[in-house]
Amino acid sequence: MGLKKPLVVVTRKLPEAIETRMMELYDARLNDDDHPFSKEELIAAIKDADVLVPTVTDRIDAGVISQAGPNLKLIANFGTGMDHIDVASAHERGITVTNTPDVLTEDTADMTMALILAVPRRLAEGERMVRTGTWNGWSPTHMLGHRITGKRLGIVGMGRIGQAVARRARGFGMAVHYHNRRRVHADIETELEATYWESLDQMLARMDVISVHCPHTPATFHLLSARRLRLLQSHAYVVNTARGEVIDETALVRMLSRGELAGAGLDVFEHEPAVNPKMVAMDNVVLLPHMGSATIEGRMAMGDKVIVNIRTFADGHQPPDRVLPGML
Ligand code: 8YV
Repeated sequence: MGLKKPLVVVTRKLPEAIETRMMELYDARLNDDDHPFSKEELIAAIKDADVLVPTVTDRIDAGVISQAGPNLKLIANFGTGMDHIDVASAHERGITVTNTPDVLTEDTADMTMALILAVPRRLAEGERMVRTGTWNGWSPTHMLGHRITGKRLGIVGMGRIGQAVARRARGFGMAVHYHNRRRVHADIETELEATYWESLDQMLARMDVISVHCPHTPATFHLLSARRLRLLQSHAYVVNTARGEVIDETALVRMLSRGELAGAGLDVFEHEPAVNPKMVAMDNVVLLPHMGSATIEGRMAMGDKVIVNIRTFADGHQPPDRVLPGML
């Protein structure tokens, strides 16, 4: 990228220490008030930038990429999921794309486990009761939820995060089942005592809790379709910390309102940040604002990864977290 400092446009506010390092290393254009970029701002940014550092709130589709200026050589995503970036279009224009895998695995798995516990044990509902002053004291039949020990957890997508959830779930005495495009290595299955289901449909019909951990791609859009959701037993819970688009949210809401499912724990939504108002009124649904990976440690590590990817690329080497079309 030549001798002058590369112009790096960062679309959202990052932790201060990361921004400070970016300003030292690059000609960094930061987003001080942290507003999500409009499409026009995004296009203006990629016309000038050598490097773009976007996040999940930027939709970098083929149309946006077609407006890239001649200097844009790297899109260093601050995040792991790549469904908001048309990697194939970037590749065609000779733009390298990177992401930040691994460093948010444990935090996202923790949040998933929190939801797997929170929904059956009615945690948010109980908390609301205490806060609103509607708790009248203990009684033997008050706020009874369901035990998760001994229950069957069906993991949809056994990648890094799915495996980290499986490890935690074993610690809570759950039986781990999974469906994945490919069966994972036998050693991992043995370590996690995980049962593989080649048929997603068959797995869904037998689980107590389903947790989604696959990326959102054209192949996984509405993977949990209305038909598949109907395969779930009425006592089952659905947890999603991956991407809202993997579940047909309208069908999910319909089933929840009819009592055809026991509850749901959602950190992501199909039309984020919009949340279906029907769910807001449901006590058996725990709703979180896409905070699965939101820890200070995780964000710092993501920033470090972005910087390493930019530096390696600027030094003329293959960045460690390069994403190729069709990889995710
Ligand atoms: C991030 C995520 O917070 O990395 C991802 O794919 O979904 C989140 O955990 C966000 O995407 C950062 O851009």
